[in-house]
Formats: sequence, C-alpha cells, structure tokens
Amino acid sequence: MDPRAISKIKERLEASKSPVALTGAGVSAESGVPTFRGPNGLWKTYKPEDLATPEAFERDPFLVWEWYNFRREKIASVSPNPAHEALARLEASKPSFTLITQNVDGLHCLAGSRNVLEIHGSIWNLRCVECGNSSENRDVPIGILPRCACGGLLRPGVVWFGESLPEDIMNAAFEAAEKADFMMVVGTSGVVQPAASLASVAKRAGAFTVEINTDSTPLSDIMDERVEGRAGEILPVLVTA
Ligand code: BJW
Ligand code: ZN
Repeated sequence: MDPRAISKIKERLEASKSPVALTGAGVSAESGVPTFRGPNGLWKTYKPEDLATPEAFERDPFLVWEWYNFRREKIASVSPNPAHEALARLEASKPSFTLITQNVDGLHCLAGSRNVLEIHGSIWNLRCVECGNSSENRDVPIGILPRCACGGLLRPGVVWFGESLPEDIMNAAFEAAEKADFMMVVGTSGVVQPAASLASVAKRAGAFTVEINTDSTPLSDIMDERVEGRAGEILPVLVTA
C-alpha cells in the first residue's frame, strides 16, 4: 500500500459530503464467495448462457435452480469480512454515504449496512414468473422447483444477462453517482453494464475516483487513485474504527 495514496484517499473521504461506493464480487471473495471472472471465477466452470439468462431458465429451470441452490448453500455458510464491515462503519459515520452493490449475496446487509442499492437483486429473493410476486426465502437447500401460491414457478430474484435492472434502484444509483464527490469502486471487473457506467458518471460529474482491486480493470484509466490489493485489507485502513 502506497502511504501517500492512502493518506490522500482518507483526506478526500473525510472531506466528502456525498461519498459513494460501487462494489462487486471481489468484496465477498475474502469471505469465500467465488467471483465470476478470473482464474477461479464461476464463469471458468459454468457458462453464463446456460445459467444466468431468462432463456436458460425457460429451457431448464431445474438446472438453473440446482446452480442457485449450490450458491445459496455456499453463501449461507460464510460471514461478512473486514471489507463489508468497513463499509458498514462508513455508513454509520457518514449518513450521506450510498452503497451500490452488484453482489446478490446479502453480505453488506449482514455486516450492518442499511442503505444498500442491490442493483443485481438478491439471491435470497424469489419472484413468481406468472404473477410477479416477490418474497424473501432463506431456505437452504430450497426444494426445487419452488412454486408461488398462485401455482406459478418461482425464480431467483436476481438480474440475468439481457434483463433490465430494477428501475427504481437503478435511478437511485445513477442519482447518487451524479451527486457523488467521492466514488470508490471496489472488487469489480468493471465489464458488466450498466453497473460499470456508474463510475464514469461519477467521474464526469467531478467526483474523486478511487479503485480498490487486486488487478487493473477497464475502469482503472478513469481513476484518480488506485490501490492494488485486497479489499479486506485496504478498506479497514481507509475507514478506521
Ligand atoms: C478483488 C479481490 C479482493 C478479486 N479484493 N478485489 C453495453 C456494452 C456491452 C454489453 C452490454 C451493454 N449493455 C448491456 C450489455 C449486456 C450485458 C453486459 O454487460 N455484458 C458484458 C459482460 C459484455 N449486460 C446486461 O445484460 C445487463 N442488462 C442490461 O443491460 O439490460 C438492458 C437491456 C435489457 C433488455 C434489452 C436491452 C437492454 C444485466 C447484467 C446482469 C449481470 N448479472 C450477473 C449475474 C447476477 C446473478 C447471479 O449472481 O447469479 O451479475 S453476471 C455477474 O457479473 C454478476 C455480477 O454482479 C456481475 C459483475 O461482476 P463483478 O462483481 O464485477 O465480479 P467479477 O468476478 O467480474 O470481478 C471481480 C473483481 O474483483 C475482479 O476485478 C478481481 O480482480 C477483483 N478481486 N478478489 C479486491 N480480495
Ligand atoms: Zn405467483
């Protein structure tokens, strides 16, 4: 960690009136939740077009549910890590802080964050494909195929490729990015749209931008500062107890 970069980021964060964080799978990696891309990512073993599209669910809901059951079991067995905890502390000390996450695991909420925009939904929500009714379900394992009271098939309440993101949540995320004077982008490969564009929106609006990632990403070029390393080691230094 470059101490000059760290103290500059801390200064900017402390002075910030409207800080925003955009998080991705890398934030939960140290909890033991697999990321999507990279050498040990889910997409190395599983094909997104077979498991994370509405067409895949129509074709083979059983296969898709088996995969989500496997992931729900994994997530249910892990706990928030120091990165989640630091972001929860940041919210407690700065009520204007907005946390935007692409993660569906619910670990930010479990760490104590209250104001979380889950733009890709939640693996703990189920939605009926017939009546659209949505409800929380934490059963692990879940009996497949789960059905709604109306008889319709229930699907995971997450956003698959080719699907629109929840409009109200996405509007709130874009509004926060436009107002942000500080944006940190943590543990995301920055390749999935429209999530990744939130960083560019904040940058264009004049925010001080910071990337925390073990690797560089397509977003690295628009960052004012980058800290290369693990979120669970860096965030607790930026947001001290
Ligand atoms: C660490 C670390 C540690 C590791 N510390 N760092 C414009 C251009 C091009 C394409 C499109 C576009 N607009 C739309 C698209 C299509 C598509 C898309 O973006 N495709 C690209 C991949 C090319 N987007 C969509 O389809 C979206 N919908 C949409 O745009 O609708 C509009 C529309 C609708 C209808 C008609 C027309 C338009 C929906 C995207 C949904 C994404 N869904 C998933 C699955 C969610 C459900 C589930 O979990 O099962 O979301 S895919 C997957 O990727 C998941 C994630 O949220 C998302 C992002 O991944 P993330 O978080 O960045 O993780 P990784 O694994 O990629 O990266 C981890 C990072 O952490 C790495 O950088 C590591 O280095 C780092 N790291 N350990 C810090 N300890
Ligand atoms: Zn229903």
